[in-house]
Amino acid sequence: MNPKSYVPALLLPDGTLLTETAVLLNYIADTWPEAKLAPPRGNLARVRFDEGLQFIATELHKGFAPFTLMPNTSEESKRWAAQRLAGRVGLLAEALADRPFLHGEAFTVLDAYAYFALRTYRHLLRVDLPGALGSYLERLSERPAVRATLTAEGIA
Ligand SMILES: N[C@@H](CCC(=O)N[C@@H](CS)C(=O)NCC(=O)O)C(=O)O
Repeated sequence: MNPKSYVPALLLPDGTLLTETAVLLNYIADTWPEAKLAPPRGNLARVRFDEGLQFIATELHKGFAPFTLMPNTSEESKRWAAQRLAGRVGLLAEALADRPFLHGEAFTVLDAYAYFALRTYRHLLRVDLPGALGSYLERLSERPAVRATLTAEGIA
């Protein structure tokens, strides 16, 4: 479906195909503003929010490649990649601090992307999450929509 040959992709009813996770998440948030899944556009809060989405996309999500797509990665390269990822995850823990969600008091698509990234990180590297990220991930796991999605995808 995606001419770029990777996931995710979102096919709209009119045939438009959207790709790139951060773009899809922004599209969803902007199409259903009543769900309040992102701050309104046109101010610095939204710019900071986009900064968070791009951080997860480029500093975490793409950083998983040595543990997934690259079968011949040396142990030294894996150690280097793991160290960098740990630093990035540490920055996310600092950003969350003691707040319930990454953008503050309410769930947003930034948390949806962080859920995927942190769950994948913990699974691939078999490490504990620093700071409050562990309990944050557990709380996100309990959300009915997250549970329904995991069930639908057949993920335990
Ligand atoms: N730039 C894309 C990257 C998405 C991505 O890395 N997807 C992974 C799965 S989580 C994938 O399909 N990888 C296969 C590949 O890159 O060949 C995005 O931000 O959505």
